Amino acid sequence: MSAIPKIRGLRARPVLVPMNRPLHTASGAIDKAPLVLVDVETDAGITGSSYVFTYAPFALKSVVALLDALGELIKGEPVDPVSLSQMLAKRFALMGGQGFTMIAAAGIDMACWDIAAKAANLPLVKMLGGTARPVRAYNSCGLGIMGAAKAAKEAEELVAPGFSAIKVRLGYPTREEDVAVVRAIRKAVGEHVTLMSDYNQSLLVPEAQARAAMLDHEGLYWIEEPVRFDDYVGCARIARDASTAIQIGENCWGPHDMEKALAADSCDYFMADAVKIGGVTGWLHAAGMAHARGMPLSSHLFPEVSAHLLAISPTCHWLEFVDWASPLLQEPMVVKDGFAQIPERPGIGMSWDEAAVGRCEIR
Ligand code: SMN
Ligand code: MG
Repeated sequence: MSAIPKIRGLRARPVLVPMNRPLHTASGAIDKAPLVLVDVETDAGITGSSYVFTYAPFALKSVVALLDALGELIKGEPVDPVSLSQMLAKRFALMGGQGFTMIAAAGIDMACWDIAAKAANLPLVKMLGGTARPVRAYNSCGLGIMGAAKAAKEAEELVAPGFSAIKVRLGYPTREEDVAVVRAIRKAVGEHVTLMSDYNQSLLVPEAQARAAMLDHEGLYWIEEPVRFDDYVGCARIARDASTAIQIGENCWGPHDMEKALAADSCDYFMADAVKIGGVTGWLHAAGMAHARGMPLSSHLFPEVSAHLLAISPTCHWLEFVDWASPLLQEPMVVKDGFAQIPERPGIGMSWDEAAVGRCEIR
């Protein structure tokens, strides 16, 4: 048996990647994707790569500084992602393991799983015991708050490459505007396209109940994050009354938050963010929890690693496709006929296009 590689160093680079379709949500706008690229180097000559998303450019340097410090902490350790994840969680116990600490730890976790899979010469999904099967994806690029006319046009563009599902951001000043946008999109793309919606936590419970009641007649596939992500009890009230499915979870930090959401019966569908749930290690726990409850599990952002993870999740539902990291990748994720294709390359399958990274790097 070959020796387990040991960590030699960590490189964290902040980048701002121009987005093909800027995203204006009810809780803030993003026109460049603030990402931190993580590369973990080993004594076996294998480098593991991942990226995390910091939501706002002002957070980039803090996350990089934290990753640099954690890189020193894990230097010399064997690449055992589960053990490393437990070690870091212990180190965060007094400080709090949510927010930047979780984001940084998840970046390390995903890069270490990438190393483990590369060392085994297997794509991550096979390393985890699964098959590189296509994963159903919806096109989540753009379709922000932009008014009915622009949304209808953008929706048409989003289904054109073969997607059968798209997601519209809602939370316009009035209920009538929300309904008008949904109707305009439906008219543009037809009855056969699956249409998800997302409020990005922008409502209070009574308003969310009123909007859900109106939208119940509009054929939406789900209503996402109608209220504060951690108002699980309020969300449960909305889910109980609405006939449209309620989707939450992208802001749950680790399986512990997920457990609270599930225990409160807060939603019909659950969506895990590969970073906030705790990287690959956190996802494995989340997949088991969703399985035990019969809860459909979707992904949030990070389509490259999420495709591997959804493919081994017993209650696999939908992959959220965004192309934000694509400009930085030598081989960007491929979606064919609405299905994400898992590459046969070892690991997660991401190699940086260094010239592109150089153009986007923040100094
Ligand atoms: C979302 C959240 C955060 C950043 C971008 C997009 C949105 C989604 O909630 O689910 O896509
Ligand atoms: Mg969302």
